[in-house]
Amino acid sequence: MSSNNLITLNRWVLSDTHKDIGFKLELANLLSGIALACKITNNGIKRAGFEQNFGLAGITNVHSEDVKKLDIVANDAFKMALKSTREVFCMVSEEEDSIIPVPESQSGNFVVTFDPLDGSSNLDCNVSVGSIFAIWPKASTDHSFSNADVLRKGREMIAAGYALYGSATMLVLTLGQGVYGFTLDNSIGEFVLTHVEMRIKSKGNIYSINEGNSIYWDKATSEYVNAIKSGSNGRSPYSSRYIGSMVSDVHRTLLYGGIFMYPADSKSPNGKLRYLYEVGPLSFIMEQAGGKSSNGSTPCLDIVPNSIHQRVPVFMGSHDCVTELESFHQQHKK
Ligand code: AHM
Ligand code: MG
Repeated sequence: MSSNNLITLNRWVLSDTHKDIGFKLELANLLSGIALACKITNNGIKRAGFEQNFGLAGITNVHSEDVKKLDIVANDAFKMALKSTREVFCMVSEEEDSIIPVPESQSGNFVVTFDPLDGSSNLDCNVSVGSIFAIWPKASTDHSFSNADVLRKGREMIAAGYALYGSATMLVLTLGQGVYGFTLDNSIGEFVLTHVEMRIKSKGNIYSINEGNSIYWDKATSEYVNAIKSGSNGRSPYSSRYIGSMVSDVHRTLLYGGIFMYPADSKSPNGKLRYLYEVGPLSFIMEQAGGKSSNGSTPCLDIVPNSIHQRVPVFMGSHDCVTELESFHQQHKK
């Protein structure tokens, strides 16, 4: 990239690219807090081998999953960086049982939901992982919050994004006006705009699903996967790619096209992935890039979760791929 085109994340948020966005200054401040948390997390991952920070922390979280040491590093980084912006009203983290309060003296006008370190089962073998976040306007009119402040449909989000800690570290973001990607330039410690108005192909030929669960799938998922593998849908057989880190699998889907799936099955009746900080924000990104995200029949952004850690089935990616998948669900409803 030429040096006369150096746009940092902060400059981009404050720029005229998005004219109708309210509270731009507050959002810029909040996003710089999120970027800081992502840089701390990135640093923690890259240094984990030197600092004996791979492996388990010896506790389990609200989902009964084993917590990794780096899950704690990332969760603490997000909480600290977000609180210190003074823009946050309350937060939800994958790693915490309940809504995280912010002291009244530090409180602001946004609700932030986040998965501080997604795909952490891939950490110890150096496979790409990520962080996911969503920003919502505060709904409550006073300082006391309740579940109603966070149990909201995805369409109420004003911004969402993810950081991908891959061969390069990226932050991919939407403020509801397209999708933009920033790459971390380690030499200056800044996220710099590298991907302008990211769009997903309307069709793709890569499918991404944990096929080890196939004996538990319902008929719609089984028949759809058979169709795209065999070419019985009239297209060349698709390739299979599955990393097991949602951020990495969705990022590849965004760039190359295709479909990412984590369906409901007889073992996990609501799928595995959680709405407020996994499915919701990545669905917002996907729709803003021209793609589609569905639970098989309903756009994921129209779902209202019942609990802060609610799981939902998800199929997201190229518009035509997701529409075709939905037709299999439709047939099995009849
Ligand atoms: P995590 O947030 O505890 O890491 O779990 C979520 C991850 C996603 O990144 C990924 O899509 C999925 O779990 C993989 O699950 P599975 O191992 O069942 O295929
Ligand atoms: Mg996760």
